[in-house]
Amino acid sequence: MESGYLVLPGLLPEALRERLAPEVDRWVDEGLRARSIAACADPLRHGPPPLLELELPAHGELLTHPPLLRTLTRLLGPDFVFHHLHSDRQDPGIPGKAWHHDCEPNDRSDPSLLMVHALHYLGGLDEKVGSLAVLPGSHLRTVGKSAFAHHGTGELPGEVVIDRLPPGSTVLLNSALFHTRRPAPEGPGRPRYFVDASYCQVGARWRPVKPYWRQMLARARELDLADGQWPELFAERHFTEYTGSEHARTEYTGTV
Ligand SMILES: O=C(O)CCC(=O)C(=O)O
Repeated sequence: MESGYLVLPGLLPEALRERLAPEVDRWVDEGLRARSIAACADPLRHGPPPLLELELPAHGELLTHPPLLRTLTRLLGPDFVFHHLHSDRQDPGIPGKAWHHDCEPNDRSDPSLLMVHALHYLGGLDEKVGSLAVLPGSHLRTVGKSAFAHHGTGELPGEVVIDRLPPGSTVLLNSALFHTRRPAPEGPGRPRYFVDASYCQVGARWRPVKPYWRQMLARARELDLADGQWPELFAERHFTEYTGSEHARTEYTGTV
């Protein structure tokens, strides 16, 4: 993944996709997504949501989908830890998301330790939903997440546009890779089912992005999502304490 990204068309089998979509609908329509955002944006006023994404059975399976974890093993080695999971159904006409990267710091400030985001497009990508553009090689710069935000969602020299993928496709990004979501071209559009999950190489302690991160990992262990096979995947020792909600402010505003 020298270019910083890897496209895995149709990684998710139809049976899994078909169970994921109604869970995403529930997550959005029952206000659970809004509650999880509130819990991150203002943890003193809002406790964790009554249900976590990974407690939805198909989302739990997606997190540890064996072909995904095998590919991650090739990229990260066998020892990596789950960082966080988001689930969303974006309305047609949703604005784009400006150029950014999503790499979180670790306490050794070691840029050689990798974090990877798996962007799952349950309905695929086509002209009816927004596209993803990536800037190959940009993960090699050590600059802030928003260093290219002044370009908005505009075209950058050397970019690669990913705008046609079959349902159930996944794009793996080195989390330090700059990318942008482009709005769908004019037209009727359709909802964009988007789930992203991230994973970090072990070897330092990573900054958590949700105040209830311990509870999230504990539930994943209780549910045995790792199926007894991935001892580090939900281990707390790979994280520093939660210190604030910079992530919530940026991640959920649609501007990052
Ligand atoms: O919506 C997309 O395709 C990408 C979203 C994104 O950039 C992100 O969640 O960080």
